[in-house]
Amino acid sequence: MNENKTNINWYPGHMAKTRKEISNIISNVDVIIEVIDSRIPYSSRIPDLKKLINNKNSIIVFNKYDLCDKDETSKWIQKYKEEGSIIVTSDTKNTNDYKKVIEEVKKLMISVNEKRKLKGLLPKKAKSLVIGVPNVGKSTLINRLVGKNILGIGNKPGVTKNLNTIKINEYMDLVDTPGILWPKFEDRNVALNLASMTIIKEEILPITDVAIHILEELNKFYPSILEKEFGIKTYNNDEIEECFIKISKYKNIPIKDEVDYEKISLLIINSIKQEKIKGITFDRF
Ligand SMILES: Nc1nc2c(ncn2[C@@H]2O[C@H](COP(=O)(O)OP(=O)(O)OP(=O)(O)O)[C@@H](O)[C@H]2O)c(=O)[nH]1
Ligand SMILES: [Mg+2]
Repeated sequence: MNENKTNINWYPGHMAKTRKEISNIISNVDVIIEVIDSRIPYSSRIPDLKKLINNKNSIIVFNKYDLCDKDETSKWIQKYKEEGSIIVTSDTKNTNDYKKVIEEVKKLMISVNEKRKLKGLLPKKAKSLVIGVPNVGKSTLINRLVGKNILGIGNKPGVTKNLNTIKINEYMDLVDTPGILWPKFEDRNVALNLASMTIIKEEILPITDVAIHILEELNKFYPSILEKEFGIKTYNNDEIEECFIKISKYKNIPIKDEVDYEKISLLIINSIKQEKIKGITFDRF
C-alpha cells in the first residue's frame, strides 16, 4: 500500500494560462471574488493572491459552508477579518446566499463611488471577477449570480477553461468565466487536504495516502464521524492496516488474500465527495 508517488508539483497548463490572463485583465477589474472551500479555509486559498490581484478590492466567499464544521471555520473567518478581509459564507448550491455576495460588491462600490464623486468622477459599475482553485464552486456561484446556467459544472477539477463577460445588474458586471488557479502544492499536508476535498485530482496523489489522511483527520478531530461512518473507534497511527480490515468488515467488502486497499480508499474518499460526511474542517492553526 506504499506506492511512492508524491508528484504534487503538477498543474494543468490551462491554469498557468489563466494566471497570465488574470494578471493581464486585472487593471480592468474592480472587485475580486475569491471562492474557497469552507472545510479547508487555508489549503484552498490561492497562493500569492495579493501579488496577483495587486491591492484590488476583494471578497472571500467561504463556499460549501453547509459542509464545514462551523465552530472551527469561524476561527478562520475571524482571523481573515482581523487581517482586513471581507467575508461571505455561502451554501451556493442549496440557498440564496449568493445574494450576500451581490450586497458586499454593492457596499464596496458605494465607497469607491463616494471617492470618485469627491474627485468629480461619475459613478462606476463594478467589474467583478470570480477566482479560485478547482472545484470550490466558482461556476455554481456565477450561475446563481447570472440567474441561469452558463457554465459546465461538475464535481471534478478543471471543468472551466476560457474567459468571457456578462452583465449582472445595473451596478455589477461579471467576467462570466472564473479564473481557475492552482492551489498550494508544496506542503504535503495541504496537498492531502486538497485531495480530500477533490480539489486536486485523485491521480495526483496515491488514493491510499488520501484515504489515510482522511481517516487520520477524522481520528484526531471527529471520532464520532469515524465511528458512525466506518465503524472504527479512535486508533493509534500504527494500527492503520487494522483500520482498513475493520472498514472492510463494517462495509461488507470481502477480504480475499488481503484487504482491497484501493476499494476501501475510494469508499473513504467518496464519503466526503458524495457529502455523506459533513461538518468537517481540516485546516487548523
Ligand atoms: N454542498 C455544496 N456543494 C456545492 C456548493 N457550491 C458548489 N457545490 C458543488 O461543488 C461541485 C463543484 O462546483 P463547480 O461550480 O463546478 O466548481 P468550480 O469551482 O467551478 O470547479 P472548476 O470549474 O472545475 O474549477 C459541484 O458538484 C457543485 O454542485 C455549496 O455551497 N455547497
Ligand atoms: Mg467551473
